[in-house]
Amino acid sequence: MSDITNFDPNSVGLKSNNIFGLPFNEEEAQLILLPVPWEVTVSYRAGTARGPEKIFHAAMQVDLYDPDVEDGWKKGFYMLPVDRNIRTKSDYLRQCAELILSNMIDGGVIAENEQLSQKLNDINEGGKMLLNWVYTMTCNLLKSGKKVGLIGGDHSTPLGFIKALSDIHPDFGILQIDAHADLRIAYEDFTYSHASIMYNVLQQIPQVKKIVQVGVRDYCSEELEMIKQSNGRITTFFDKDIKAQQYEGVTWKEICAKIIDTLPQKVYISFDIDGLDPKLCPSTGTPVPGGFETDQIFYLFKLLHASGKEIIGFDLNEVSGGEHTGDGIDAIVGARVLFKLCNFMVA
Ligand SMILES: [Mn+2]
Repeated sequence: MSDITNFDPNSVGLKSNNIFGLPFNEEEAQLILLPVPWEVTVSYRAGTARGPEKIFHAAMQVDLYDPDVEDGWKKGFYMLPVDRNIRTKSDYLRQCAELILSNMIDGGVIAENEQLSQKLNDINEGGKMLLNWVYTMTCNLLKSGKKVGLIGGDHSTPLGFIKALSDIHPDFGILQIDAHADLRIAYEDFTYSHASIMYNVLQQIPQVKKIVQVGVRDYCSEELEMIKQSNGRITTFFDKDIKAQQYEGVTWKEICAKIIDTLPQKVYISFDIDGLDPKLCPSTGTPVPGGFETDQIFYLFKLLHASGKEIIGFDLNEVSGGEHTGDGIDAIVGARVLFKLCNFMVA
């Protein structure tokens, strides 16, 4: 472990230090954060490929004292540098995706257009490349005994990480905080779409025995059918049902207990920032009215931790600085959510 005797946690975050102003290097840190600057299939508003850098910057302002997990940071958190090749590839393929989408919206048929068919093929190949890259990176980190968190990018980014975890955990569940169900089959013809992440998990990762979705409020009938036909593999706590129960006097504590009860012993957290109230993530790709305060989700995490269930990994995705908002509220909220996730992961 790093010598932190000269590090003052009450002072300003030093620019020369890593995330949250912490003085650890990769070797010393117990928890490594992998940034994945990828947003090829974002369907509405771009920007989340820059999320990791925006979060990193905003994280300098996060105070290290967390009453829930007092000395969590002493275990060491370290964010790897952003891979510029991945980001460049994302930027290029995203332009291809935009051409395809605008053609689709105009009523075009991609299969009849040779050039666009080729671009669609490139996008799906790119998705495969990213999946393998994330898988390899996270496998190596896990093998070296690190705990791992992933920072997106869009919600397609954690698939390779969840695969890597499935190599060592034969039975685990996913707690998905999200406004969307993300159960679409190759949404807009993109196999590795952000809107298809949980469908791809169900198809490709049998070790995921359970997906528990919380806050879903924007979904299609096909996804609803998939939830119903899942034989209990997916349980969705819809935003409207949570709110209705609260209006009728059921407490958030009781609802949290039910959510936690539905999860197996080992839990992976997939946190799409759009699960929160959009006032907290106004620049995210697909904001939807409704959702949660950060406190509510932190309380859920606290009860999850207290239940004795083990958090085996997490991702935080769809945080966007917004092209014109700089370190706007999105990154500030994202940094605080990330700090909580890190702390509960090492608690
Ligand atoms: Mn999502």
